[in-house]
Amino acid sequence: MSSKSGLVKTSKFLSLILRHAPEKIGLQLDTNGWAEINTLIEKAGIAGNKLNLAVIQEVVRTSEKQRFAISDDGKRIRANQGHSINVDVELNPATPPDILYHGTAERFLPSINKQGLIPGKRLHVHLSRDRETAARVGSRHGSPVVLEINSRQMAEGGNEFWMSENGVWLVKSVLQRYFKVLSS
Ligand code: HQG
Repeated sequence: MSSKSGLVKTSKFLSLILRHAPEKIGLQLDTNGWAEINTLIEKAGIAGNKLNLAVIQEVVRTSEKQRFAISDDGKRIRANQGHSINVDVELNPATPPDILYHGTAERFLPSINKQGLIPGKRLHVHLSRDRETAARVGSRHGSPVVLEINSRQMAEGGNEFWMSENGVWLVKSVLQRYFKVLSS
């Protein structure tokens, strides 16, 4: 068993490599975002990040957000969502609940009110099922505010929704007319 802080560190490293920058260790993901676990371990080791199969499996198993998936044959790993690099993780289109939430930082509001919600560096805008989760996501960026998203109207208006393997709702963008800022 690895220590909690060791697991968090490995999880952050895997997020960086599998969502954003595989080239940092000279790794290639396939079009669906998968990496060979053996190659990942080998290249991470050369780059000075010691990994082994047991630690990787423990991170995948214990991630409370289920950030990663291991393929059925046990040989490959990928991040379930959150990518900035263009991979197709075969997201499932799904009908959203009537209301979803997005947590952000107060200082982004002027820009969000002007442009709507945009994915920034990632492939999608991330939406949460409940207000508490959204507030937590927002607090990563500063003083948090939560937007209530009228997801039913968005879906009726032809916007596609996907649900990632780990239950995060994803959209391409959110126009101003579909959200309101909740008072805290
Ligand atoms: C904001 C974590 C200015 C947006 C979480 C957000 C999540 C705008 C920031 C996942 C904007 C992007 C994603 C606009 C959006 N003007 N700012 N027009 N539109 N923004 O980190 O949603 O722990 O890329 O509100 O739990 O914070 O990594 O996205 O504040 O599910 O697994 O631009 O990351 O999951 O920030 O977080 P991010 P996010 P993990």
